[in-house]
Amino acid sequence: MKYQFPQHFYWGSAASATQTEGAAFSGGKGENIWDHWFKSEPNRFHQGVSATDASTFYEHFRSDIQLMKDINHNSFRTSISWARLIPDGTGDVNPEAVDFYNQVIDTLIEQGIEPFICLFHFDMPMKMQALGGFENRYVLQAYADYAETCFRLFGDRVKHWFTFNEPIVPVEGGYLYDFHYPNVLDFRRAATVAYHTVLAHAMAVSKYRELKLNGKIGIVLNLTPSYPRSQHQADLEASNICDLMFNRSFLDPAIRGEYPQQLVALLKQYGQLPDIHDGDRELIAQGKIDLLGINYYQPRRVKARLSAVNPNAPFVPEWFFEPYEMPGRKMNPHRGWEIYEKGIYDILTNLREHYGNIPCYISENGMGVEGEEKFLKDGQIQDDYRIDFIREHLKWIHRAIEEGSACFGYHLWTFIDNWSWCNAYKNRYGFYRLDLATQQRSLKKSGEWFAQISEANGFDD
Ligand code: BGP
Repeated sequence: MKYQFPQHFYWGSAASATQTEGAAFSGGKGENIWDHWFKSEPNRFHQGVSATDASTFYEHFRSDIQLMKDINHNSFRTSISWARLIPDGTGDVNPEAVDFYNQVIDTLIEQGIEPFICLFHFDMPMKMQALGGFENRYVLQAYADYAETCFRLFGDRVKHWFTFNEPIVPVEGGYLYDFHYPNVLDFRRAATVAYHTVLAHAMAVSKYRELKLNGKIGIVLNLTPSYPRSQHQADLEASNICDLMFNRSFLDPAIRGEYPQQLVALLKQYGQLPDIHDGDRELIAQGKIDLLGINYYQPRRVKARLSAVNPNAPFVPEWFFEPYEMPGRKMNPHRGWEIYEKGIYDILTNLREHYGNIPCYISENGMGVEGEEKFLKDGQIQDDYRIDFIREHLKWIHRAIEEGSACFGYHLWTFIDNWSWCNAYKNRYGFYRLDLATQQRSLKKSGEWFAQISEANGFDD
């Protein structure tokens, strides 16, 4: 069968500033939470590797962009590092950073690669975190000012903007599950950060509208369908609560301009609702997006809890569900994640049926492989498993598009194997292999394959 994609479909990959730039303490960059946390707890990072050892995009962006061109990328997403552009979070703009991002954007455009730019990919400036990060409304204004600075500096050339990448992850990691700084466990504070992130997003969107730039603005969400174990009422309820907490908490405000009533009622019932100020509702309504980025790696499967909750333990989402391991599920054994390709179709169909068929694209999808060096043969990573992974997801995307989904692109996570927060270089995702010792990049088999399908705008299978 032939899988031909619509004209002008965006093919490419995604990365982020802190994960690729390196130069964490040079070029005038301020400290962010990752630099700070590494100093105090290096043991939290796989093999003690920090963002300083990210893949040197700051230095090698020109040749890296050439490598993108070589595999026929027509688009690429990265982020701007807030702490590089405005080292203190507010105030003076760092001219070296302006110069750097200008050069990155211009080089991409020269190579025919559309820059998709995200403003925040997990990397809060430390000066802002010291004030409470997104718990503090002052920091929301600082973020909105930073966003405005970016729009004014780069908005003449950047036509695809994203306010946040996976905004729920810093909430989960930093305030519930202990995998991001500041390692707090407090649901109400988590809910406050989530709520304030939505407000910050809306402030940036309305600023963008005011400037009347010729482009579009959206958000990147990690949408993970919550499949219930069975059709039993209790399992359905568990999956509904997961959907409200992990998907709709950002999806509804971003697309509908308001929160789901059920989520508000649930948080209220448990005394976890953040402080709501006059004018917030109107502000949230102004945050409606033009386009949505969807990150999808694995499904969430859940069942009703079997045991009672310890009422003295901290309130967490798991009060309402337990993870469910479906017998016979297909696994990526190299990452321990389930592979469920149809999930991507379910997300796109849900958006078409319930969210006005918002223009969207797959902003991240990919297969992490620990110990990928074992697939090195004759100097090349033979990652047939990644080709299968991408191809099977693309087939479901194709089907969703045929049924009317407004999906306009596909980006793999990631371009060159990159540093990934606490996992550092544990799981490899790139089209290009990175030799950590020499920083040399070499094309994997999947990169060769992707170059062909990008050029042909589809494939036969
Ligand atoms: C996504 C993030 C990325 C990236 C990826 C891989 O959720 O947006 O920043 O790091 O996950 O994660 P890991 O290396 O933990 O497998």
